[in-house]
Amino acid sequence: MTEHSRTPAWNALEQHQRELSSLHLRDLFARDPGRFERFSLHAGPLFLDYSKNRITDETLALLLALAQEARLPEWIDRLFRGERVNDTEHRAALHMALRQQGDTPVLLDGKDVIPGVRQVLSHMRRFSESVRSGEWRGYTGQPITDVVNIGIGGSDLGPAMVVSALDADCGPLRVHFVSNVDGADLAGTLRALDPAQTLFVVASKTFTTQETLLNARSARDWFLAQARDPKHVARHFVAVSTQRDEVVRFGIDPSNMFEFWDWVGGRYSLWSAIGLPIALAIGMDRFDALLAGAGEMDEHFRRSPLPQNMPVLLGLIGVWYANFFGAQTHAILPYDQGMHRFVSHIQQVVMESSGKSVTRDGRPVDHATGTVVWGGPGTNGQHAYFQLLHQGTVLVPADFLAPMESRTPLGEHHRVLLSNFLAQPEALMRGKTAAEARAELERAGLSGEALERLLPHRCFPGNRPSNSLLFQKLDPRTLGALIALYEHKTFVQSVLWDINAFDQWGVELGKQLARDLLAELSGAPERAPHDASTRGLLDYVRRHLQNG
Ligand code: G6Q
Repeated sequence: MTEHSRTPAWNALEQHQRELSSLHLRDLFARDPGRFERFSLHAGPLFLDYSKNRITDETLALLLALAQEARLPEWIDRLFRGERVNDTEHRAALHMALRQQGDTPVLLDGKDVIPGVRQVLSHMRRFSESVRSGEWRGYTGQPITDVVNIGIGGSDLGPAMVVSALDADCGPLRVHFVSNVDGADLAGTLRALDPAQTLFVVASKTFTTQETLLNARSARDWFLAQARDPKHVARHFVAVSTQRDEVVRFGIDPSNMFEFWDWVGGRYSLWSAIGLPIALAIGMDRFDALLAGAGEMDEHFRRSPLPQNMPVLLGLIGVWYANFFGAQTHAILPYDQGMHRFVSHIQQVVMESSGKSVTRDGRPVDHATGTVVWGGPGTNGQHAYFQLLHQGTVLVPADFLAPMESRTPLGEHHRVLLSNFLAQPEALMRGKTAAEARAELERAGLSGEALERLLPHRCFPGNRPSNSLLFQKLDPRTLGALIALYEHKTFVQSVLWDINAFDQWGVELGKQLARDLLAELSGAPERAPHDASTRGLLDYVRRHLQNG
């Protein structure tokens, strides 16, 4: 399905949007007392209220018809069966196999991938337990106190997010993440560390990523400046990769390598050995619980009928706003400080997966794809960008997330946090009418011209949609389910948009040009002629470059 605007469901949705656009959410709630019960559901540890969306039963029926037209059930099946759904790279996208509970074979080219997955998990368990227990010793015989993960993009964002979310109870190791090729990242991290008690995890699927390899080489220089003998590298550097030869070429002992496979996309790889820093930080049992939570969401996604399927509903509602209301962004607002990195990870999952403008068969899309995902923890955002959500001119659908139980209870903090979590979606939905604003101003003693002048500024249009996702506690199982929920939502949308969610060719062009420009910065002639701006900037940098 490529020419969406010509399909019956798409046309019906356009027509329906015109009818519905004049309706206010207040009215939808007023006329339908069963709305909350009907438009909410549980999946594993998650509870979703999607009643504050600009939808009716008819909207959902039409969106579900769109999903059927796009053959969503068939695509879900193809994904789970290990078909090469990533057809531009000729790869399956089988990250679900990494978190599958039970031994049901998952076949790729007739071979079960599960035994290999379990073998790597056992290796991760043995290794992480020996480092955490202090059995694994550094070159001076001292135990490891600090782990530095060196990776970028998918080899950084997911593990870094999970560690920051779940490491509140402080395990025996401090786990750090270095990703940026800006030397400040590595140097700043190493400043307080002792090479004799530091373990580096060099995480790179391809083991050719410029930033990661440079950071890893600099880390090795830092280590050897003290340790001297290169044979000590084996006790302090391990690798996570799909490319054994590259790992060996870099100088890491292959017995210190944790393998994964090309059917695991970078942004879907935290469930693989790329999750090693997670296991080191929180222990392998809790890493297993993270996998189990995601596995539970996989089962829900694979088996639930579309109308009771949480990733499907969220995906459809997202398409409703992106394609029929023209919403270009989507805010994710977790009311949990531990989730302060959650948005960055999901942003990559969504924006790398959905940032495409040709269909699976290479034709230009005739509809919007993808949304800009942004956000951050509440309540902080309320004192910053929420103003635009409430009274700005653009529509920003939002997901509000909150745990019912704080992991760090402190007086009445959690109650206050949750009161804000409840208040914001209500305020966005209800708004404040002119009559309400007028009454409020009158109560404050205003009247006449002063009141009239203020009135327009004090009105809120409301009718701003949101989802609320509630869970008992941010534990590994719940976090696993939440991440998998957004992964599958992204897949659903890719099917509706007829795009490949699993490639990322857009990342390549910048990488290629940077390689050329690096040589040119060192005096090599221009490989391909630059535009006047880039040439001017290159000359400027050459003249002013310091310490490079
Ligand atoms: C993710 C992307 C990208 C990738 C990084 C790191 O899906 O492909 O973010 O993860 O470019 O790649 P390596 O793991 O190969 O170093």
